[in-house]
Amino acid sequence: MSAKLFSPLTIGTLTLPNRIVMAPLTRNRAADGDVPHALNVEYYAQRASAGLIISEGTQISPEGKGYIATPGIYNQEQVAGWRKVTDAVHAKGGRIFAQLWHVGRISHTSLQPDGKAPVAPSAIKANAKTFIASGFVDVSAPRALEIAEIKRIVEDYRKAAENAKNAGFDGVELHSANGYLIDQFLRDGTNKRTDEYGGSVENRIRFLGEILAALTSVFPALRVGVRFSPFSGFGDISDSDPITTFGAAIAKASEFGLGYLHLVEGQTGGPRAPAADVARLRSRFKGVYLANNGYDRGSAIEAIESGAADLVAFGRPFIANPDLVERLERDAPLNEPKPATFYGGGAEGYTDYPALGTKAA
Ligand code: 8OZ
Repeated sequence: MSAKLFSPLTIGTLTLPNRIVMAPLTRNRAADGDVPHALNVEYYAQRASAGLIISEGTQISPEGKGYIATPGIYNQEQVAGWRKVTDAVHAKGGRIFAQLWHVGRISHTSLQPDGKAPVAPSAIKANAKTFIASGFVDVSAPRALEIAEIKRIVEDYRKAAENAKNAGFDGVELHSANGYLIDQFLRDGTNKRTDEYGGSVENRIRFLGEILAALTSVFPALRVGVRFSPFSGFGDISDSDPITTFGAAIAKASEFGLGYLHLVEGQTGGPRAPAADVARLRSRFKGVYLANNGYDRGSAIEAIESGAADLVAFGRPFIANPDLVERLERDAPLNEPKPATFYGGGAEGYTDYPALGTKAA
């Protein structure tokens, strides 16, 4: 009998033919102007057999950018580029959500409009690196946002969701993980504000709630997902009580009736958190649960069979295997990902991983 991993799951009006999700993956291959182009169209179309594709993080504004050559979704040229991606995925029978991203303090002045400082809830520099035209560098010191700017960013998210809809995306995922802007607001290590956006847990989740209200004014709530990484220190992030903070953030997401909760279940790309902690946080969300972090065929099948997850996201295996679903279903060998070509470059290590029954380019 075929494992439940390969069976459909329906979220409202959207039916995923299987429970294998392509994780959001930064690949730094947008064209000038941070516009998706033909190479990106081919890459996503090759992976259309995923139950759901979540796009790489796509910045909602020029200020939301933190790395070289990441795509945007704030102008019409970018929307036109993404439209070609979504059309190609749909033509091959797939579904794709746009991951909406603002990096906050994880940026560099050379990537920011007019070479200005990146923005953050508080003016605390991260001990973290980014990559720019000249290679790996320390991130720049940020400045603290004013309240009017916070409202403007919520509006930037709303416009980005409108753009995602016009670009033909089936929904959006809010990137609230990995030490980027929303995560910086949620956690008390990076949020030292003394206004209504800082201090208590209720105040620290306010920005998240305002953004979710904006996104669900554009898409039906079931077409909006949210991603958190409660157990991760990625991006030099910390919180004195993550279970309480993220319990409240996840309960807030649940109030909106979102389509799914997506959790990085440990260190980003690293060790997993205790299963009991993951289960405790998951229980705060009434809806579809998408699990992520180091799953393989066996652990994914087991997680779906046991009910520990409804969907499982794969990252690196999807980089190297355009036909990952078919390979997992047939228990066929997988291509090995090549880390040297993860970030930046052209077709090599991007669209040239062979599918079963074809030869390497
Ligand atoms: C790796 C390199 C650059 C960005 C994340 C968007 O961690 C990222 C990212 C990952 O969520």
